[in-house]
Amino acid sequence: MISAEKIPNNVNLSGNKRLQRALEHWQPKYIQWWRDMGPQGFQDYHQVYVRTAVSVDPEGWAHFEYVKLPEYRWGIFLADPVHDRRIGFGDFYGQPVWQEVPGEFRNQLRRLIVTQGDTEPASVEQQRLLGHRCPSLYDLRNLFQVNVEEGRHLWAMVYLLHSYFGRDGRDEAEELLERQSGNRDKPRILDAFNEPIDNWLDFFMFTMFTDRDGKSQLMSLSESSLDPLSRTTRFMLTEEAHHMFVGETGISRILERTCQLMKEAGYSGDVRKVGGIDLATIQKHLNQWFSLSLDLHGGEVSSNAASYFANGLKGRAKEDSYDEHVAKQSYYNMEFFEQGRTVTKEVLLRNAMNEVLRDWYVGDCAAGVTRWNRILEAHGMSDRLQLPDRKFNRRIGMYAGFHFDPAGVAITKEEWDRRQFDWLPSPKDTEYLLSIMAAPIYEPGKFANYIAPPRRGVNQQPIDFEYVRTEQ
Ligand code: BYC
Repeated sequence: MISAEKIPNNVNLSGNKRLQRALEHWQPKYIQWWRDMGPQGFQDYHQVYVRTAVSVDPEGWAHFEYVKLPEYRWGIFLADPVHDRRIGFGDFYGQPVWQEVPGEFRNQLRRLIVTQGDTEPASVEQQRLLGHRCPSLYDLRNLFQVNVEEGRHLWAMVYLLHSYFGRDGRDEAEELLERQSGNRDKPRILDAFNEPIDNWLDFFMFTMFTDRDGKSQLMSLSESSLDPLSRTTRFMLTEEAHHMFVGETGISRILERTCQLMKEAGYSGDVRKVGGIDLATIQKHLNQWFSLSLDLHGGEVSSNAASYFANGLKGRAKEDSYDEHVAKQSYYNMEFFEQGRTVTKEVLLRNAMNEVLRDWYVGDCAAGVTRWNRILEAHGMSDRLQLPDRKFNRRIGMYAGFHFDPAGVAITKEEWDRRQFDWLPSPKDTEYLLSIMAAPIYEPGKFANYIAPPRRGVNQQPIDFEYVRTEQ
């Protein structure tokens, strides 16, 4: 079981007084950050029915209770150790995993952990105003569940920084609370985490596509030779699954409602006239968040990725499923864009590791889109949602600086400027979304007009359960 200390944990924190003191020193700064940058207007007078981890076994990590958000028990939880775990890939394949950080890989590991850590508070900051536009109490509770768990993921990375990186790690932990999403002078590290999320269509697409990058990156870090990093990220993955559930079912419910409204509007009618979200707008938001999340996998050809793999720091998702784990003499066929056309060339597999992970990611996203399309099919619609080509709207990697349409056809800058809002959300689309989300729905069991209710409630509670209680 997790200890009932000031900082709940399963890492025997009280046995390491120095570390405990350092983390207890960071804790009030974290709480201050949460109050300043966390869900605005929901800090003091709201009780939220959230899941809190009380142990890492299957029964214990899903304990439900009402809490005020700043009183959530953020803690440090590592998945159980694997007996005699061995390094699973790279130049040190087969050797015992590390319980300490090797000096020669200290900078690289710190950089990976800081980059991962930076995304967690960033997402909370991006979503901090959404509570004022929520489509229901059920959705409001889900938003806060995602937010508190992203906060816990920050704790997970800060624990590693404090435990294994000395003074540098402590400084990095402070800076994780100082950078701010969208801040011009001190932005978050990765681009997608500086984009605003001010409406619920963006939120659901973000949790579907960007949290899924979280899944692919955490899967690759859970292969790491640094055992505490592997164990930390393995436990984070259990929480990540719920975030993607929120995104996928959120969009499913919007699609369901859009189909109903289209029928009511007589199919040919504009669904916006009856307050729904049209499929074109849904597709544009899908295009936006999928392409931003492709960027999060880094450049196609990357010496950083090669070095992370060679040194055993970051593997492939499901490394076990590959036949060969050293990848020294292997090649990967990659599409390059040269002189206006795409050509396929061989790249050393180690240099293509970002692309290998992106392949896994695209496959996982495609399966989700297929599930969405079943809803359209069930309603007899001929329209389908689709993933844009991976060259579309890229700002990182070898396609950045060129222009492609969603089918992956190269176009001129002039055509892009003329047509970009056919493919990406326009200011008018955002204005429309904000207009239908202007009034939050706080009445139990009620849902905004543009979204269908969920199939079932949280933790076997009814759909009209009071998931967020307001104190009088
Ligand atoms: N934005 O070799 P390259 C999550 C930089 S999400 C801005 O191509 P590399 C979550 C790069 O830093 C998962 N800059 O890339 C989801 C480098 O800079 P320098 C987060 C970018 O290093 C939802 C240069 O471009 N976890 O958990 O192989 C809610 C060339 O780099 C970007 C991780 O990311 C970008 N998108 O790969 C909450 C895992 N991409 O050296 C949470 C840890 C690249 O020239 N991070 N650059 O200054 C990594 O493994 C790697 O840093 C990356 C980049 C995969 C992100």
